[in-house]
Amino acid sequence: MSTLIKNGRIVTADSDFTADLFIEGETISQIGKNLNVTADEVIDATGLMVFPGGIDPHVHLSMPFMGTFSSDDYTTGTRAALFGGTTTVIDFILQTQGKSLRHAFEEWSGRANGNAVGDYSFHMAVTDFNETTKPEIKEMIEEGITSFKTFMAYKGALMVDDRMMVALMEEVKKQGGMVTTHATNGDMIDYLVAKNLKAGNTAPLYHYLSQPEVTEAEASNRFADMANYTGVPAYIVHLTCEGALNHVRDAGKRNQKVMAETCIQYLTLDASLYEKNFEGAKWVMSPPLREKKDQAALWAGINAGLLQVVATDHCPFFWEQKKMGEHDFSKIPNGAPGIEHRVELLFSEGVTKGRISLNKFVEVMSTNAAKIFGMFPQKGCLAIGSDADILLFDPNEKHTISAQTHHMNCDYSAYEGWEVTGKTKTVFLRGKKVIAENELLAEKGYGKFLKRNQVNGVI
Ligand code: DUC
Ligand code: ZN
Ligand code: ZN
Ligand code: ZN
Repeated sequence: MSTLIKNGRIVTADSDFTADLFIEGETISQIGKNLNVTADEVIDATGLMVFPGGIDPHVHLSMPFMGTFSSDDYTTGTRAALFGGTTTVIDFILQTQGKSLRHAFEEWSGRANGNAVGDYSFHMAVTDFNETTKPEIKEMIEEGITSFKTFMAYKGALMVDDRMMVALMEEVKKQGGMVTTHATNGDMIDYLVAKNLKAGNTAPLYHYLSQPEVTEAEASNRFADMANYTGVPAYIVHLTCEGALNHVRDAGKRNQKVMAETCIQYLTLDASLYEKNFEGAKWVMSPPLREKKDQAALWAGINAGLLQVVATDHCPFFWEQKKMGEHDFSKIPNGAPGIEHRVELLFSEGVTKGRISLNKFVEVMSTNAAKIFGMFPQKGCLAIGSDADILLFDPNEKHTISAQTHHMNCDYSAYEGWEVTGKTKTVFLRGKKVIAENELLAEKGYGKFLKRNQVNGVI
């Protein structure tokens, strides 16, 4: 099968020009003006932008969490991602304490294999690093899982203490991988949660007030220091606030590159949503939404190159699940839906509103994640020989986000009624047209597991 995309405005992280693009089989075979080729299908992309497929390196599909499961599985989650222009996702495997990494890898693979529609990879969340699991770091890297996630919060099931963190960092450094973290001070948060509950403060607002900026800034700094000591490539997931960003910037002053991601909700939504009584549960996630001054700092951090990636931390729950915490904010499952609208919201709020350039948009929604996580140049770019993961995007078409029309398996939207400018029209994944005019053209099982390259990690 071959496809010729004619006359599109081809935008990558470092170029912007009008040309034709020719796809043969699963890859891009030619890019140039007025290509003289015979194709099975010819698409006129005049007036459209042509981007590399979106990469969301932070999602949670079918994740067992807080007594329930996140509500999108590999089929519904990757399908919704494709509708919004995200062709590749990286999900988090959670090791069960006392069990092996291999066990968790097999469990997650069992859920994903044959079910995904879009391409996917895994990060390994290490929750119990010891002499038994130590040799598994190398084994996981050989399986193509080259990034190791840690939680500095969620004491009990997920949190690693500093002793375990440093030991893990040393081994990951030795084996050539990367350590990533959910950087918040778990002990301090636990103290504030208990204090609020004791005072009878049970509403979602107190979820926010139990995770003040300092809890994230302190942990980000500690993580950066430990990474600097061990020399391991380090990446902070879902960075939300100015205080944490300042520590990332400070690390640079000693010539340490701490890479960091923010998520689309932290750029666009703020903590005033927690004042809506229990409705605020829709946005209960960790870390919580922050202030307008943090949003401004995050946009500036993207432009300064301190934040390399915009992800989602997609972790949806139905309203019925959120109600588990109706009388106790600490029992509200943490997370919100977002996988479908990251690309369009980032374009609309970022490019259309003049906060970031078009090239920066492509960098943070696709290219940098591919580079950092060992998928480049197979993914994340429009180049000869790369996978033909391509979005045809109308920069001017407006539409309104609503749970009535989204494809995520969740009965509410975090952005209900938001009007966005810019729309994903046609999506190719490995040369196959998977979305055209709001219609899905791929079957479950089309999505492939990506074995990632050993990460050097620093971009
Ligand atoms: N934060 C969330 O909001 N959900 C999933 C896990 C996390 O750290
Ligand atoms: Zn849309
Ligand atoms: Zn997290
Ligand atoms: Zn997460």
